[in-house]
Amino acid sequence: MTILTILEVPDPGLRAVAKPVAAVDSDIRATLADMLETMYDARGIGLAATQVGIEQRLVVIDLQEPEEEGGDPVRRPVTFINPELLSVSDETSKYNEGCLSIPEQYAEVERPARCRVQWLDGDGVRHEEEMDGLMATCIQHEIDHLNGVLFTDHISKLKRDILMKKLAKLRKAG
Ligand code: GNR
Ligand code: NI
Repeated sequence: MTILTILEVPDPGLRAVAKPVAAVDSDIRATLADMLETMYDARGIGLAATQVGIEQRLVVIDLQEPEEEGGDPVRRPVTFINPELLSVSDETSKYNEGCLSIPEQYAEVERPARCRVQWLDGDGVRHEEEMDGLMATCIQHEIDHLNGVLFTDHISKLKRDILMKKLAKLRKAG
């Protein structure tokens, strides 16, 4: 297993539109394992292949927040191959989103509160599930990445400009 390098804004790789996976094989499973290792190492709750420069429709999510756990973190990884939004609710919800590709910056993003998602797992088995809460927010954030979209595309230009200035300042400070 390998910890992969996470691309950060303004890397043009983050704007790539990922291609559907044609066949679920051991290469795909190895990539998903590397993505999970990379996500845990970076302390994220989700990671899209786009963020590690791989233009394939692959996502990993584990909503477990290790900091909130008393003892050993219980890992509940979910791997998504070719995830698709089948439908979304009219009702929306707001969540203070962050992104490993936009370090230490957060903004309230409004998205559909619930969504119906289909995907393949590492064995090529199709799943379909209605998601809500943080899972709905996270899968929408990750599918956005596969389409070259960042959470900052969903906020006002003023908020985006402030956020990018804060990031520039943070980087300058090291
Ligand atoms: O770690 C992450 N936290 C997060 C918080 C709110 C909404 C979405 C996310 S996903 C993010 C990791 C990431 O950048 N995934 O693409
Ligand atoms: Ni992200």
